[in-house]
Formats: sequence, C-alpha cells, structure tokens
Amino acid sequence: MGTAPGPSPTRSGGKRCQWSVWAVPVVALLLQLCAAFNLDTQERVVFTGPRGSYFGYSVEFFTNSSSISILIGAPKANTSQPDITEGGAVYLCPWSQANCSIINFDKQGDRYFYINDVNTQVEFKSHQWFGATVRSHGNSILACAPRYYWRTEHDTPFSDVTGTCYLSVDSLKTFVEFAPCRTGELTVMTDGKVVLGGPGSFYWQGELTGMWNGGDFYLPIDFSFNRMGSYFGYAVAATDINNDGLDDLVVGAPMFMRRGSNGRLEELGKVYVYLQRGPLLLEPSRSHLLGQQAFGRFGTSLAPLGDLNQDGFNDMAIGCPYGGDDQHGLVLIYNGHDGGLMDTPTQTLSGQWASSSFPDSFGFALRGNKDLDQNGYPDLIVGAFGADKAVVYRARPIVSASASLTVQPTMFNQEEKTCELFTGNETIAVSCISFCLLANGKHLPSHLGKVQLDSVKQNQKESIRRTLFLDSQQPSLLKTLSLANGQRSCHDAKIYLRAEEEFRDKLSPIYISLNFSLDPHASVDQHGLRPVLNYQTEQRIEQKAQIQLDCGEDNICVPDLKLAVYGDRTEVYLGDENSLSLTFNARNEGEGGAYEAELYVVLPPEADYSGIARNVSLTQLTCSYEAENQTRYLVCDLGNPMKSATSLWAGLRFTVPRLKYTYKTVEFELQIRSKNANNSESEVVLYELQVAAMADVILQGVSLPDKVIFPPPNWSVSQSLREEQDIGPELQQVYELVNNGPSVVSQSTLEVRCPLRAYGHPLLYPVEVLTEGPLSCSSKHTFNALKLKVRTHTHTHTHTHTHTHSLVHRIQRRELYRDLLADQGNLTCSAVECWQLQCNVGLLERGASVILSVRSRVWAETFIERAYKQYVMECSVQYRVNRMPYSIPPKLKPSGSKKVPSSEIVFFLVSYKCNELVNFSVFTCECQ
Ligand SMILES: [Ca+2]
Ligand SMILES: [Ca+2]
Ligand SMILES: [Ca+2]
Repeated sequence: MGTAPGPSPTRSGGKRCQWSVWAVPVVALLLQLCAAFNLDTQERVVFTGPRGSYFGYSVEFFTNSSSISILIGAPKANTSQPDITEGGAVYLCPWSQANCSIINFDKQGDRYFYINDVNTQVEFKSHQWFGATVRSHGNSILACAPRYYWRTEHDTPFSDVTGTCYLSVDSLKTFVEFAPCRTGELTVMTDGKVVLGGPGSFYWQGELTGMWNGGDFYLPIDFSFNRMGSYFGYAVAATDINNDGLDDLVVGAPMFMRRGSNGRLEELGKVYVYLQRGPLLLEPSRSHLLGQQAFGRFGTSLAPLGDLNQDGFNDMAIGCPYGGDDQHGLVLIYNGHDGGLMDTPTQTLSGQWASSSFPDSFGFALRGNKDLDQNGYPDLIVGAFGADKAVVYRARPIVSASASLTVQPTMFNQEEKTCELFTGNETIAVSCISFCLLANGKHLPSHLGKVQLDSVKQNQKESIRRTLFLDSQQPSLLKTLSLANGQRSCHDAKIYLRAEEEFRDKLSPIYISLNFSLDPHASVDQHGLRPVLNYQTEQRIEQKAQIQLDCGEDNICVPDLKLAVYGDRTEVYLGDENSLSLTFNARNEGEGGAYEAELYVVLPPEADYSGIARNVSLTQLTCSYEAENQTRYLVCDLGNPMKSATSLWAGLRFTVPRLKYTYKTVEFELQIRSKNANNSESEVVLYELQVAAMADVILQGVSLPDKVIFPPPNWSVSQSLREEQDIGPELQQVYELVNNGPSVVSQSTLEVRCPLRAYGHPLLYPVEVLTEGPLSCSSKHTFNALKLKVRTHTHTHTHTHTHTHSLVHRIQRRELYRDLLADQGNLTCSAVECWQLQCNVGLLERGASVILSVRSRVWAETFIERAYKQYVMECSVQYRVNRMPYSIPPKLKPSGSKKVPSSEIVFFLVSYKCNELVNFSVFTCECQ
C-alpha cells in the first residue's frame, strides 16, 4: 500500500478547445466559453491514491537537489505503523514518473507509559489525519496531524485534541516531531514566515492573525465585519498581485452569504483581496470576487500561481470544490493587474470524476508557482480528495505575437493600370498591399512553428469577389511563416481589381483582412506542450481600400435623382387585360455619379409586367422582375454610374388584368435608387389608374324580308282562318343584343314594339317569339290570338296562290268610307296602336349575346284593300342595361346614352326599287 498508481495522464472529459484558423470570431467565442488559456488540460497528469485515503487532501511541491516532485497528503491512508488505523500519510510523487511512495515521517506506533504501574496508552495516532496539511520550504517538509491527541486527565477519545507535526529536513534524511499545530489554514510566506487563518475563532466571525516579519498582526477591524459563519480566513494566500514589490493578501470566505434578488440568503463564497500599500498597511482592492454558484464554496482554497501568463502580474487560482456541473468542483484562474485581481477568470478547470458517494472536492487543495517541467512557466497542482486524486496542470508557453497590415495605395484607380496581370493577353490594373508580421514571446521554442495568413474580402452583397491576389488569382492567400523568437518577418502580396463588367459594387469599401494563428498541427515542444497564442492577441486585422469614383477629390458622390412618369391611359376597365405603357424620364441633376442606379417599379397586385417599350426614341433598358414576399417589383439598370447630367427616356409595358372589385384605383410606385451614401434616391412617383366598369352593348336588328310585295304571290283570301299563312305574308324581326365588353353586364331589358292595328284595321298578326340566350319575354298582347295552326318552317314563304280579283273587290267595298289608313303612310308606334314585348336579359359576359326573333303575319286583307299605296311600317326596340356585377358603379350605363335603333319595314303594292343601307343596327331604305 505504499505506492499510489500514477501518474496516469488522462485525456477523457473536459471541454477541449480547438483552434479554428479561418474563423477568428468563432475562436474568440470559444475562448469565452471554455475560458481556456495556458494551463494545458489535455496533457494534464493525474495521480490516484488508495481508495478512501483522501489522497489529494493537501498538495505541495517539493524541490529536491536535482528535481521538483509533488507531495500529496492522504490523511486517511493506512501506513506500516504498527496497530495504527488510518494514521494518514504523505506521498512523494516525481511528477514525470509513474510511481508515488509514502514518506516515512513516523514509523512508530502509539506510545505507552507506565502510570501508577499500569502500562497506559498516552498517545493516539489512529485517525489522527496525518498529512492533512503538508508544506515545504527549501528541502524541508512540514506535515501535520491535526487530530492527534495526547492522553490527559480526560479519558474520552479526541477530548483534548492537540495535533502534532513532523518536520523533514535535509531532503528527507532527517525526521523530527515538531510543535503542535493549530487547526486551520497555514500559509508559509515566501520568506518562510507563517500566516495562520483562524476561521472558527472569535466566536465564529472569522479573523486573521499571524506573524509578519517577526511581529504579530491583526487585520484592521473593518475586515472582520463579515457575516457570521462566512468562514472568513478559511484560506489565506500572500503574493504580490499588483507588482509593486509588496506581498498582498488574499482571503477566502467560502461560506459568505449574500441576499439574492428574491430576498433569500445565498451562500456564494467570497474572496477578499487586500493590497499592501506600505508595511502592514493593507487596503481592500477595488473589487472583491464573489462566487457564482450557491454552495460551491468559492474561496475554500487559494494558490498563488506566480505569473502564469507572463504579463508581469502574479496570478491566483481559487478553488470552488463543490462548484460546476454535478458539484464536481472547479478551479478558477484569475489574472492579476495593477488594481488587484481581474473580475472574471481567464480559465476554468473542472473536476472530471463521477463520484458515487462523496463529492470529488476537486480544487479543495491547490498549490502553484513552481515550474515542474522547467519550461519557464509555473504549473499547478489540484487535489480532489473525494476521488483520491491529484492533478498536475502544466502551463503552455505563450506566444505574444503581433501583426500589422498596410495597404498601399488605398484607392483603386480603374483608369491607371500599374501592375500587370497575365490572363491571356490582358493586363489589368492592380493595387498592391503589403503586410508585415512581428512575433515574439517568452520561453518560446527555438522555432515558433507556423503562422497562417488569410485575406478575405468581406462583402455580403455580392458573391463575386472584386479583388483577387495577383499571383494566385484567388480571393484568399494562405501563407505559412516560420518565425524565430523576436524575429520580424514581412511579406508582400499584391491584389488586383477585376474588370469593370464583372462586378457592380464600386462604392462599398473592399476589405482586406488578415487572420493569423499558430499552426494547430505544429509539433509539441520538448516538454510535450504546444504553445498558445496570448488570448489578448488581435488575431484579425482589417484594412480597406476604395475604388476611385468620378466624384472629385473627396471621392464622395452626391447625385440628385429626378423621375417623371407618363402613361398612355388613366383608366382601366373591369374585365379587360388593360394594356398599359409607362414612359419615364430619369435624370441625375447632381454633381456626382449615381452608382448602381436602378429604377424600382413596385407592381400593384393587379398588374403584370409585359416588357420593355421598344421605340427608337427610348433607351432600351435591362430590367429584371423580382418578387419578395408579397411584393413584386421590377428593377431596371440606369447606369453604374448614372453620370451627372444624364437624362434618359425609357418605357415599360404592363397589363392590368386582375382588378379587384373593391379598389377604385390601381397604383404603380416608381423610384430611382442608387447605392450612394448621400442623396441616393429620387422621390417616389405614384402613377395612379382609375378602375371603371364599362360595357359596349350593341343592338342589331333585321327584318325578313326587307319588303313585302303586294299583292302577295300565291295568296288568296281564305274564307276562314285556320292556318297562320291564311293571314298574309310572313314578317320576321330578328334582334341581337351583344356585350362587346370589356365589363360584364348582369341584367338588362329589351323592349320591342310593332304596329298592331290602325283605325280599326289590323296591320300585323304577331305569331310567336323565339329566343336564344338568357332571355325571358312577356307581353300584354296575346300572340297568335286566333290560335291558328303555326308553321314549323318560319323562314320560307310557301304561300303561292293569289286572289287578285277578290282583293279588288274588297277595296272597292271600303271606298264607301273615308279611309283614314289610306292617308297614313308611316305606320309607326307614335301614330298607330302597337303591340309590346318586354324581355329580361340575364348575365352577359364579354362577347356574349342574346337573340330575339318575333314572327308575325302581315294582314294581307288590310293592305290589299288599299292597293297602290305604299306604307312604311316601323318597329321600335329599346334596351337598357340595369346592372353590372361590380361594387364600382359603371361610368356609363349603356341604356342612358345609347339610342334605340329602329327597324323600318317598307311595303310596296307594286315593285319599287329600294336601295338599302345596312349598318348592323340601323336598317334604312330610301324609296323612289
Ligand atoms: Ca503588492
Ligand atoms: Ca499574470
Ligand atoms: Ca512549467
């Protein structure tokens, strides 16, 4: 049981931070998340002691003549002392070798004295906790057993615990028992003096007592204000934090409580920092450190680390043995500065071991400020007695590198082509940049490894890179440089601007950035550690260049953009495609060019883009149609730059087919926009169209036949009327009502009137009504009132018999009276009685029509009696549009303004010549 297995370097667990060479912002983020700096967590060395021995309860460095080792206290370890149970031990572990061994401070069992002739046990070493504290100075080691006791008048075990210590001098050659120890923290100052913390003294309020340069001291009284039970002074450390040559004091109060926002007390723990301003003059630092996790016991242990990051200020490790995930324990590294300790840790170490019954207590014991591997950087031992482990963390060498980047010149002049790029036969203008790297650091390996360089143009807008490296014609350059300690290395590179037609953005700066990092694949140094770049190092440097603009010396262009819009119509109609041409005049009246000038046309939802208006007087634009969410717009290139004093005319064609019933107007929004920083846009011009309902409704009418010749051929007077042809020759009127659109007509009326009788003489005998389309008709007059047999063929005249002499007979008979009808030439409804037909017309889409046919018979007898007279019989027809299916009222109701065409029917008793003019709706004859 004398040796503990180890060291066993463990790589499991822990948050490993990988260097990312290309994404420096990501690296910066990782630094914050992992708080990883130069203590190497991957190459840590883990020592494991006997189970349950509390191996790691105390830890210490020990400098032998030739090497530095580690001392690890295991206060519950069993030893070879006879008849002693869990006497406790101190292990000596060479940090680089694989075995630990017990240091034999005391090989003896308990002592017995004869008291009153009775051999009586007078000391009790079982459970004495030897190794609970272990400290070394030079080649001496002091180790104590705080629960050792000596038999006094009380017989109760541990009733008079005195404790004891053993001292080893001369590099483990001589061991002596030393004076009894006090419980509590014991700090050996750099000069070998001792500071003792007394957390339980003074009625448990905590105080700090000690010896300082040979004299006792107490902290000023206001330091003892701490709340009861804070364990102020549980851990004490002395080191010069602010680099003024005077040791400062750091005091842990691991059970310090603070009243939280909810009013409850939280036990967070606190660490107080007192700067020594003069001999024994201690002044509280600006800020004390507060634990971040309840019951984490922040400040249980404190370890001066020396200058871990080599910035001139000593640093401090603070143990938080029940902090972190699952209370595995944390050790927080705080860097010193001239005002004390930094507010936030730069690195956090965490316990890694799943503990079954007892917390790891990782960080319960801490020691630092010794360089185990002689790499020039101090190292740290962390004890985790709950897991019977101690861990050595070695510090990685820090590279403090700095780099600078200069760009010369800072303006790309597209006219001047000074550098030469060979792509075929072409030579392109090139601007040159150069950069210089300077790297240095303490205790660097002879070769720093590699530094990588990247140059990337930052431009989110364009995917194309405007500049490329001259040599590679690539947008980035990766360069590996080997730098010796303190060496300065410069590297020149040239970048060139691409040809003008390959990109549009001439205004925004061209960023040239330099990212550098240590080569993550560089081999480890002789101590097995990779150097680390100082976390404060600027790893990204950015410079910018501009493209020379046509804007005067200041390279700032201020355009003045004007836009005027003209359209070929102001009205669009429901139901129509509504072709529209918009002509616009775009002008730049400013002093400078407008870069990436574009006409933005926001289309209303009702409209579609058809194309460019092509006309010799108009500029032929290049436009692209784009949609973004619900907005559709047109972007037309107006020049890059659109130079000062430009005035251009161009036209765009649209249709407006999707007119919503609820909107009375349709609006196009036009604007010139450029990428200039100043005055980049024109006013927004709105082009508004009124939405209207309009239907061109046409009525056409025809009479068949156009003339009836009397006496009708093949017709004779019938004695009794049985069939319709017995009345006389057929007359048919056909009317067609057409909606030529564009809008829909939902309801109209059609009214037909034709002569019926005059002065008691029947003129026409209406037989029947025939319809096509959504048409329903009614009349007060009865059609085919005599219920004659109706012919099925209505368009042909089959009556051929003539009865001339009978006709003459009737005329002669009627001459007995004054014949009023004979005086009447025009048989119109204003003069004679007419029958009337009312029709309702239903929905008529654009192009739809209804047809109404009225078939009649001419009362032959009436006209035969008045031979050789001529009559013009006139029917009249009217239509009226009543409704259109829109919320917008029609601008014109076709009924109101459209005149009703009349249909004239001309009768001849003898054959007259008639010239007829037909214009679809009006049927006229001029008769001779
Ligand atoms: Ca100081
Ligand atoms: Ca430091
Ligand atoms: Ca070291």
